[in-house]
Amino acid sequence: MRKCFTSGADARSLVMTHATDSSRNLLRTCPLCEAVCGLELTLDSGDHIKSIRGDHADPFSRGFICPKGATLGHLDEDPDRLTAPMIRDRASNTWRAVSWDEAFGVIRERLPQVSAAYGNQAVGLYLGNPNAHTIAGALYVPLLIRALATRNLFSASTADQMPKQVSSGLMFGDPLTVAVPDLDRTDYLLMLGANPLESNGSLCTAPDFPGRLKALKQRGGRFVVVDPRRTRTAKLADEHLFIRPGSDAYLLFGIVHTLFAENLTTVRVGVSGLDEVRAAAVPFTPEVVAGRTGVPAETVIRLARELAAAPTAAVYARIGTCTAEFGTVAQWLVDVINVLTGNLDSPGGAMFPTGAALGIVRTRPFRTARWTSRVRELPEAMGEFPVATLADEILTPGEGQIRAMVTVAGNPVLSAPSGARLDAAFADLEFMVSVDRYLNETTRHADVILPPPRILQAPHYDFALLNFAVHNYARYSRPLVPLGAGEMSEAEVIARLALAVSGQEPQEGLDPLTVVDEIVIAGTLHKAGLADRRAELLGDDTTEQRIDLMLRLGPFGEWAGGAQGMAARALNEPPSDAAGDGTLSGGLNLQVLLDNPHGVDLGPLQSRLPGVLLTASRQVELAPAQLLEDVARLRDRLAAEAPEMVLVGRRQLRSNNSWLHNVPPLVGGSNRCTLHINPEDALRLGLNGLAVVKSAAGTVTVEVEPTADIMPGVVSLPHGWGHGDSTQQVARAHAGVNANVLTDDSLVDAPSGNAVFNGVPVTLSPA
Ligand SMILES: Nc1nc2c(c(=O)[nH]1)N[C@H]1C(S)=C(S)[C@@H](COP(=O)(O)OP(=O)(O)OC[C@H]3O[C@@H](n4cnc5c(=O)[nH]c(N)nc54)[C@H](O)[C@@H]3O)O[C@H]1N2
Ligand SMILES: Nc1nc2c(c(=O)[nH]1)N[C@H]1C(S)=C(S)[C@@H](COP(=O)(O)OP(=O)(O)OC[C@H]3O[C@@H](n4cnc5c(=O)[nH]c(N)nc54)[C@H](O)[C@@H]3O)O[C@H]1N2
Ligand code: SF4
Ligand SMILES: [Mo]
Repeated sequence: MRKCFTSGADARSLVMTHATDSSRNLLRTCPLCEAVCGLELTLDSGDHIKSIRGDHADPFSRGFICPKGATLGHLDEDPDRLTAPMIRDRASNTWRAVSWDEAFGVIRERLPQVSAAYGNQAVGLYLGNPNAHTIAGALYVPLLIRALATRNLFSASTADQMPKQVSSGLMFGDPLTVAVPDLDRTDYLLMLGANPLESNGSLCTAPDFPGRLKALKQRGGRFVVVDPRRTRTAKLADEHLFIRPGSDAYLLFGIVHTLFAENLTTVRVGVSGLDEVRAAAVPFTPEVVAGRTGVPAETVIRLARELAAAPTAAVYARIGTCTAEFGTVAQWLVDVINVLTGNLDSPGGAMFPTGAALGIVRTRPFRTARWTSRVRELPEAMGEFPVATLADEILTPGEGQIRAMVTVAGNPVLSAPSGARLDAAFADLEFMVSVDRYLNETTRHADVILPPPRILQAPHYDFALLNFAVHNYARYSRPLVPLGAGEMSEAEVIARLALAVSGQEPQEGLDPLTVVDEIVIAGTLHKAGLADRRAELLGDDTTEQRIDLMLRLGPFGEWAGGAQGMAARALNEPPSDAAGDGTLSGGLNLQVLLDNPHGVDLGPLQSRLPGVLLTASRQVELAPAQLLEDVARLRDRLAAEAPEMVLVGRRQLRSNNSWLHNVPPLVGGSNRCTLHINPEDALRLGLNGLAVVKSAAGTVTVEVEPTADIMPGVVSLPHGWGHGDSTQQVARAHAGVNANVLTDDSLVDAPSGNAVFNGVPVTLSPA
């Protein structure tokens, strides 16, 4: 275990090492993906990035870096990045750069007109993926949500992981209580629908995921991958199984069936609903599921036996299984198996990480469908509607129709299903505001674009991702480059936007950011019974003081448990490093992170049941009624005929959804938008060169790339391409096609409303 506390040297001297006259070395966390790698950057005297290396002193990432992190400098100073607010003249469809005052003035005038004319529901909000990677997204976007007071809230979550959150919410009571594989200690890993050698991992924050998988094998563990493609991850594994897209729920049920049938269950945590799960699994015999999945019955049985016999084991399933028609059922079955094999909440199994910052404090068990969407009556989940119904809500007339949109860090024209339909829907709006770095396929429809500053000008703390880390850890990075005259932090942009959408001007002489921070700080201190401790908060500004407060009140914090918890502890002894082994058992605050700019190791994952449960029964609920209902649908679907060819996605190492294609070193080579197809299928269908791909939703023409690494009957197209209408010059030169022209927004996973990207029926013909 690493020592967590250093001698308390001045933070700035640690952050800025080997300073020379002309250049300096600085540290920060990479904000691009969920792996949260520590970076060491060399900046020249003009604040330009000269080079980037992995930070070897980071106790979590230990020097790991990928090609995206290494080229962060290109992205940070992309010549096509917006550096001033932009306003579009609708008549001529031309853009001009304006002052912040003018931009907010237009929003203040026009957006409240829409809500005054049609009501609050007429304004929709879409939040994109980078919000999960920024302090602005974590701390200030909630303010915008409140200011808009609309139920028409959408995000990339329903094109991503909502099934995991709904299944976790129903089983554990809190949708953010998500179990991750204890990667560094497990003896057996069954991985479905994830390709961390390209994605670097998701809902499982693990820098150097590839190295951690190799370590698993080196310590004698076994690692099995289930994927319709033989991915780089599959090639590293001990075993790879092809599976028919969209059928993971069947495979997992076959395993559950076998565990019961062969008396292999060892339940070690308090559960309810065991008999219901046993009954639900009866029809899904290994033979029945084999017909659906293409995984032989004897393999299903062997997987169940191996999972049961391994000293420790974890099942982990990601995007390939979430963005499917039975995504929530599949995610639920993952944790059912983790429970049945005695591995939930147990070292080496699937465990609940402990994020260092105070999270949202929920008091009531999770529910969905507290309200439903206007047009298709789809249930809300976590206060959001499915992005798969956003176009319906914009295009369908009637009371509550969306007439104006705000988007923050999202590009749904390329990332949401039926992208072409959404493109047309945005063109139909009366007013739109986007907070984004680029004028791209989505933001081109905006009337006003508000750009964040350079990446290096933002502070960084991973409020979201550290709750899914495979090792407890915390790291804070201060802005490395100060804001210049006329530049605005994204936090301030959002705080001002929240005022503008309500038609308000900032109060004379008051900074809107400070005003909201003071309100949040006062409210949080009051709730914790610590209202008199305001003066103790550390930090250069109120944003840092909020971070300090959340660290102090978090599970490792010096104020953990608020006034009550502190009083109880005071009876014993102060919490810091009590065991004397360097593990931080308390005392965390901002100063500790400033003193340790490479990050602090907060120890391996700990067992957290039943404490983290928020279910009514205070047990793990193995058989939520809503999911059993969907099992009936799953059973009925057994009789359906399988389409001849289906489409799945794929991620590419040097890419990140839709917005990294403007970085010259990242495009080209293996990072191109091509259709992977099995050579047998290509031959049978007479495909080489360009192919026309048709689905119920649309048609694209794309270059085929035959490869034996994809199973027959399946084709794969990466998403995020199709850069027609963007000012990103490099991306436009490598345009590709939009895979989401083919995906169909009329299909969703019923319990979560999540979009279905995998298993889309398609027909192919030569172009
Ligand atoms: N077919 C198919 N579609 C998919 C997927 C799939 O596997 N297959 N995956 C889905 C998944 S998992 C996700 S998460 C979604 C992503 O969906 P989105 O979040 O809608 O798409 P991104 O491409 O991540 O768009 C990010 C946008 O944020 C901007 N941006 C980048 N950094 C910042 C910042 O710091 N501040 C602000 N304000 N803006 C910033 C970028 O310019 C870009 O416009 O796509 C989904 N779509
Ligand atoms: N380089 C890179 N890294 C990224 C991103 C990126 O765009 N590029 N995006 C980031 C985001 S937003 C996310 S959410 C994560 C996602 O991270 P991952 O979940 O690891 O996503 P993918 O790499 O798309 O892997 C999904 C795999 O599922 C397989 N698959 C498709 N359909 C099925 C199916 O029905 N069943 C099974 N078992 N497998 C199936 C696909 O072939 C693919 O290999 O990655 C993040 N990291
Ligand atoms: S793996 Fe992710 S966090 Fe690490 S350097 Fe690459 S993009 Fe950044
Ligand atoms: Mo995602």
